[in-house]
Amino acid sequence: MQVINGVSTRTQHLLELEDKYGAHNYHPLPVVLSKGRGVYVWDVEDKRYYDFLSGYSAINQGHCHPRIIEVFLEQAQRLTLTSRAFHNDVLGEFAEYITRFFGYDKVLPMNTGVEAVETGLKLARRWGYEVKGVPAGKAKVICCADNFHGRTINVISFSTDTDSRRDFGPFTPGYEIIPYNDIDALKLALQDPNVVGFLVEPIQGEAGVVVPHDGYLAAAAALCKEANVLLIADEIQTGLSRTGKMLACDHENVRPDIVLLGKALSGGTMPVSAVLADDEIMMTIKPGEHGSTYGGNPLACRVAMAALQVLVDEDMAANSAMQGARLRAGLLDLQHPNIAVVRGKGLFNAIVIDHPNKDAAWEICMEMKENGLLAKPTHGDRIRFAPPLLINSAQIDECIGIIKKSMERL
Ligand code: IF1
Repeated sequence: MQVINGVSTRTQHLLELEDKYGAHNYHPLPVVLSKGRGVYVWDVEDKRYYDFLSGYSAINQGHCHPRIIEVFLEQAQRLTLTSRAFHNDVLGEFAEYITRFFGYDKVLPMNTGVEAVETGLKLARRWGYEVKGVPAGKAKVICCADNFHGRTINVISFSTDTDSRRDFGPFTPGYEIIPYNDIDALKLALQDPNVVGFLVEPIQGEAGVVVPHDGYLAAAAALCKEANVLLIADEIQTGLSRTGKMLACDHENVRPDIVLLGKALSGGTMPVSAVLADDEIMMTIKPGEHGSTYGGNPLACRVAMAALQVLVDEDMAANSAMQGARLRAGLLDLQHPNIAVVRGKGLFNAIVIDHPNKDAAWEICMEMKENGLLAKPTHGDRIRFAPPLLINSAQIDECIGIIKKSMERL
């Protein structure tokens, strides 16, 4: 295979195709992947990498987990979609499985994470009008600065990130932004009787894995209960064993009123998301008032049950907690002058780079790519480290070595 400037002609060709015919809505690392298994991915030149992004935590179970793929292939040859115009023989089984798994009365199945967020917001508003008694059209939802909940126009209406919002207005009303990890600000905002929900990430992912102080979620839950406001936990990225517990809220024994799931709910095979809530909330949506073409399709339901069962059978939460602690300890031991912060919970981690060169984080990621580890900066100076949850100690130690070696190039 011909190699020009260190890039094979095949890689170059594929990069050019994407550039010429694909929208430029991302700026990916210049690597073209063609295979994945467990913690590893391979590029078109058959070079192997550790995947330290895990599809933004959609691949907690590891790439192409055999049990999930087996179920996928079996159902894909049997029945993939009926629409909700008719019943199918999997949705009921899935609904029972997932509601028992998480301890809620009902599930509303959707596809992408942002659709679960939109569904949670619609449920909170509908509950607010019909149960809490908020005057028509006056419902308010409290959100946090530096949030990331998806990219629909309604959801970016409460984003504080310029890149997510610029020139996409006009935006949806009914949202109030408060600082993250600030209980006093929440207490103040909850004084408004028209507030129906508080939407929060248990740990802010896109912001660079920002972990709130211990007790924040529990205090927020207590304040919401007192104010008769629904706690809506966006566990799309923090859930499903990523932070060392099945849900990040479990670290504080918090039971949100509405739980939003996505990403790893399918083990990285296809978009599957879900909203969990009890009847008082979930039954406010009547037949024909919400849905989606693929929501609750039999393929997604089978895959989701397998993806959840794998997390339990392989106790990936425990491994996430253990290996995450090992990773953070190893990163701290580097005592590298340009690593300003090491933070995270379980295998949901990030480092903050402190260096005069504003492209330092990107250059470190490019160096790690050369050394066999894939990660990507967020917000310029933060690098997220979130490998699949089946990674073992020897692999963690090898990756710390790669990060150390790559940082030395700074
Ligand atoms: C992109 C970020 C991560 C999410 C939380 C809902 C959603 C996401 C907490 C929406 C999605 C993805 C979206 C993807 C990159 C990635 C991301 F950088 F954008 F912010 F993970 F941090 N709630 N996050 O993290 O789920 O509709 O995408 O299925 O848009 O670039 P989705």
